Amino acid sequence: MLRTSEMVIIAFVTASLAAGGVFAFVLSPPPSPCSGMTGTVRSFTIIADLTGYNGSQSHNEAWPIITVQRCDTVVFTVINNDTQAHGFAVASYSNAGLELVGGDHQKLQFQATKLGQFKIYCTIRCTVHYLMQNGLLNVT
Ligand SMILES: [Cu+2]
Repeated sequence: MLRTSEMVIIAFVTASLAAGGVFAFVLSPPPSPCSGMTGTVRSFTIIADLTGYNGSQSHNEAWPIITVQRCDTVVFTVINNDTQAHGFAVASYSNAGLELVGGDHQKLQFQATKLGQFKIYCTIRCTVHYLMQNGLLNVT
């Protein structure tokens, strides 16, 4: 037979282990939904010029609209065909984005781990800035 004092210690140790387990569960970050998944590579070319991004001037609604599946690897090749600088950012995925001087081209690559709609926009005050504020990345 266990004495009362021993039973109290056993109960205390059991409770501590249970609490530790709960804390470990709460504190550990959730696993990435794409961990271990490669996903398909999706490549898109964005031309920045005086008509906006890929001619967004002639689109009343969001443009360009890019749709990928969660966990895909998204590769943007951004070509600045203008003489002035333009930016290229994707909300939440790359808020700093790219900065391209006139004539420059650069790549922006990331894995689309988050579901939702993410705005694509210019981060540099240019003469056609308003044409470069309404792009959209759909991650479905
Ligand atoms: Cu701009």
